[in-house]
Amino acid sequence: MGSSSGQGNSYDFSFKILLIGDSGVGKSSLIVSFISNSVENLSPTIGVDFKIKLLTIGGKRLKLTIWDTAGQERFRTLTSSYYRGAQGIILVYDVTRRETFTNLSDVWTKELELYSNNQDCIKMLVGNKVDRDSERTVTREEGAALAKDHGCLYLECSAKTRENVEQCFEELTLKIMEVPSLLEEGSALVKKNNLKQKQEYQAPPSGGCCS
Ligand SMILES: Nc1nc2c(ncn2[C@@H]2O[C@H](COP(=O)(O)OP(=O)(O)O)[C@@H](O)[C@H]2O)c(=O)[nH]1
Ligand SMILES: [Mg+2]
Repeated sequence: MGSSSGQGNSYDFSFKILLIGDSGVGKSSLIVSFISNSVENLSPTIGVDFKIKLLTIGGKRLKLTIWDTAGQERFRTLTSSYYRGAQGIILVYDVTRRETFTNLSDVWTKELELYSNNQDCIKMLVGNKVDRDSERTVTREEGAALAKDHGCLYLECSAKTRENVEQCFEELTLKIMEVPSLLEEGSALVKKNNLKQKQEYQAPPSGGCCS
């Protein structure tokens, strides 16, 4: 784990992405679902520290380092080092458990403001477990409204069926690639690509993200 086995240098950009949200909302499952392209063995997870995924988006070879909690979120003791240097942050709630949604406003966005040192980082709100639609307690409209309030992208998904799982990570990554300051703060390898990137840069991102 954590090795890009032989392909270590063959990427254009490297991004740190992390997931936050209450225990049990499916953060670890989303990572597993995204990394392994499989939906088997979905069980309560112990933290995986981080996983690495190499992929190509928009013609760019990317290395995503996706950080997972080791279950510390139960004790609300994620530290600044978990947040440090992240270009993308996924805020996850469970559409069947309303308190996981309200805790994003009450707890997680506050912690994010406190610890994230990256003003330009891109945030994405994700409502997980849409496969359990009959048990839903948070509507899509409520999710969209919260996302708007906090300047986040928004998607509903299911780690179980993999519905929208790739889209979550891809939309987030595409948005990160639109922000020049986030590219500069990545790996040293990024430097040589900056010039090229600036020429391709067109529209500024809509609205501040971590304010
Ligand atoms: N039905 C359903 N269950 C899920 C989904 N994602 C995760 N789970 C289950 O929810 C529980 C908690 O998931 P986990 O990934 O450990 O949550 P974490 O504490 O946020 O990392 C596990 O039993 C998962 O199997 C989903 O999309 N749909
Ligand atoms: Mg977990």
